[in-house]
Amino acid sequence: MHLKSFDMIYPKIPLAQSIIEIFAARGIHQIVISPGSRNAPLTIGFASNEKFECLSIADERSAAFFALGIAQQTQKPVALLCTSGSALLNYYPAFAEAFYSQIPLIVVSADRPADKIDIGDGQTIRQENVFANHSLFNANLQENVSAENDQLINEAITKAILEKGPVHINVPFEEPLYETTEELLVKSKIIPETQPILESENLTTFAEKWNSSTKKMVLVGVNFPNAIQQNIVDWMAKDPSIVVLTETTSNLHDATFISNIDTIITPFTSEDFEHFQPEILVTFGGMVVSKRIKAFLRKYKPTEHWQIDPFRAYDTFGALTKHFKTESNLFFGSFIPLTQNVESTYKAEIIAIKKFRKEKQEIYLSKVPFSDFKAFELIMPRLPQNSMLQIANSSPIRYAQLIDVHPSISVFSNRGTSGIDGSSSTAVGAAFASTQQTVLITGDISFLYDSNALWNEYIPKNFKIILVNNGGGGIFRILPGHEETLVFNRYFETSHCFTGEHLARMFGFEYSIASNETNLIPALDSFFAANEKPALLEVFTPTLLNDGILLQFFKELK
Ligand SMILES: Cc1ncc(C[n+]2csc(CCOP(=O)(O)OP(=O)(O)O)c2C)c(N)n1
Repeated sequence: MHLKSFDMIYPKIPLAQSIIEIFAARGIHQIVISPGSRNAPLTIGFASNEKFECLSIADERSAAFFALGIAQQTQKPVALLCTSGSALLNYYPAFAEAFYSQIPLIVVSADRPADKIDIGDGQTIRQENVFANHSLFNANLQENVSAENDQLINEAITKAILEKGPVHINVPFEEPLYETTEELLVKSKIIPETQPILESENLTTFAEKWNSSTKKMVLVGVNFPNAIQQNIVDWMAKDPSIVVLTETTSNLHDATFISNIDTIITPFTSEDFEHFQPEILVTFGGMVVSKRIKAFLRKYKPTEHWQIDPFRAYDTFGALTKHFKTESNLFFGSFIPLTQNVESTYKAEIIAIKKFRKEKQEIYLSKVPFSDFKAFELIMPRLPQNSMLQIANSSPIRYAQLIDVHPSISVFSNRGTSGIDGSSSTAVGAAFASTQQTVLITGDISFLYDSNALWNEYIPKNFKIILVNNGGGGIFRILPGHEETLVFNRYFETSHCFTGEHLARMFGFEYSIASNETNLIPALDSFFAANEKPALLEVFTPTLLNDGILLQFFKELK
């Protein structure tokens, strides 16, 4: 919200003017600003210029995840602006997430001039290259306007846009910081990005291997909704020799695809693994959640592993044989015409297992008491169609994988670094940027950790949080190594008796609770029916039962 109409005023410092001019010309329009004095030249400049939408968030950690949520939805860079000192370091969790999730972010930090660093000035740290390990580009600007500075600013923006990731621009400003002028004092150099020409490969030998293989597996990680063309989905669905495994965050749907990877493979014997070992594995999209599929493919390696991604190819399974450096649609567009359907029972066998496991799952869930798993079984089918689901890390993302999600619902999770430190802020940013209704499902530790996500004025009225409160980090009960000791309770589970009630009320959320099947169903109905105010539904589940119910599930799937 801008509190006054725009007078065209510029900061008096020419370097600040250059940044503003270049950002405006390069289409960087959304700036998330955290308060401070050293960044005043840019804050005043951005906020007084109608080309920018400026958003104010005080907590830099939350601000960065909020910006990440916007960029996750728009797929365009969002800029962050903060003052000098530790403010900048609080961007790091989201910066690393952006790096691994390939989301464009442009961090702009105000700094003192180089001769004021490490001489005892306040709020001063070594800011240059501070994100070097996870940054696509570091522009360490000099205090005076120069062609080199313009070049660096442009290059940072180009990297963020073309390589989809975070960049850092560090800007030294000397006092006075608040002076303004109506005069534009600089003529900045604008260097627009040029799309690189993607290499085209000769795919014939790959197609020959493909056409002579009866066991081909396609594994899809995080993927933007509708990113993959329907003809490619249909092609994968039709070929009996292709098994498609999808993560919930892949946003890719077909009745023949396996969306509940762990349910299918956890009960596998070594004979089953050998039998289903793929000859060719094709991967695209971002991170894969399932640890079990990684363990499976690391032990039973495919002969060929082809990764399709314009930038990166992780050798996740120690079997990578080819990196196709291109977009998935372009790759398949050239590849599909060279392929033919291959007779095989591979897909049919997996689909038969899927059907068998689904029946077992229904029987199992009909008899277990209320728990995390049961709560997810009730929540997932009641999510509004065409909504956006943001899922926090830890067990929520894993439970969500066990239950089908309606194909009209787009699903996102911060799987780049799997942190619990910014899921709520990301969800708020995504909700702000999207026209879809957003629902966040989170655990209690993740929610309490990132409660500052609610401390801003950008939360849409129809934003919903479902807080599954199992009294601590329930995931640690599921992981091997759990023993019911004080050490476990205090240092792993971090068990607690807090609820979300006061936070919800403080931040103006409707608050309701549920604690069993009988009250959760009507609670969900009224939760989704009212949209005048953001709402938080807290679902209490039995701490001591949840892990047993999940672990027994995998045993009863056989
Ligand atoms: C920033 C960060 N710190 C620590 C962790 C390790 N960690 C993973 S899950 C988890 C507990 C999360 O608990 P909660 O959000 O309540 O979800 P639950 O496991 O109960 O479903 C922790 C601390 C992490 N992933 N990220």
